[in-house]
Amino acid sequence: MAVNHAESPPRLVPGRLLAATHNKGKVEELKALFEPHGFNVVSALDLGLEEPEETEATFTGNALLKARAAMRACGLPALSDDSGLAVTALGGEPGIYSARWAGEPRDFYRAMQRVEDALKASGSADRSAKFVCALAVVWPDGQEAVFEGEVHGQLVWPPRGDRGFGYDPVFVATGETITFGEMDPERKHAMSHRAEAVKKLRATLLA
Ligand code: ITT
Repeated sequence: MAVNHAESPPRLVPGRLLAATHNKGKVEELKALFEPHGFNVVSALDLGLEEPEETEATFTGNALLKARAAMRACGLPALSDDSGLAVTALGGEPGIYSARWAGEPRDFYRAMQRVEDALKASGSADRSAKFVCALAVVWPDGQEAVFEGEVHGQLVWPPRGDRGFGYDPVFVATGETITFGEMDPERKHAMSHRAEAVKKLRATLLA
């Protein structure tokens, strides 16, 4: 679903684009998804911007919060990504808390183990899950747009593969046999939640 908060959001003009994220895995994926379209992606991580606290209750809310903070800090159009893993048998958890389940410092093996433990404790045989991504763009004049994407699949245990990031080693997309952690990044970029959100963004803001 694409959620456009602007009546008709401005076009995103190829050039410098601020990626409002401190997650290296996301920065790499956003570069791979946007640079072929003429964007030079600079991240909040590269610029040493402060990381805002994610206080909203939805992916869309947190994506807007991050993009607004980065746009205010730099005065450039900012693109943010709020994403996570929603596990059916866990009522959608960890969801917006996906990064926080990795603790401090972030350890995604710990996060994947925590999901696996919670699944076992739930007693459910349902291992279905989805990755969700909300991409927000905020312009210096205050216009905003948000696009959402999802990819559905199953969780496996133990984790497999060392590509990608976060929960990729335990997620097998529907119709696939290998995890996102084992998959060639280009293939992941053709089917991921982030790719779906980028596709919607491109259709609206780059068309
Ligand atoms: P920013 O807020 O700075 O962007 P973050 O890592 O804190 O970085 P989120 O709050 O959106 O980002 O948390 C999303 C977490 O969900 C992320 O840390 C990953 O662990 C997980 N996640 C999101 N997309 C993923 C993907 O494509 N593959 C694996 N895990 C993913």
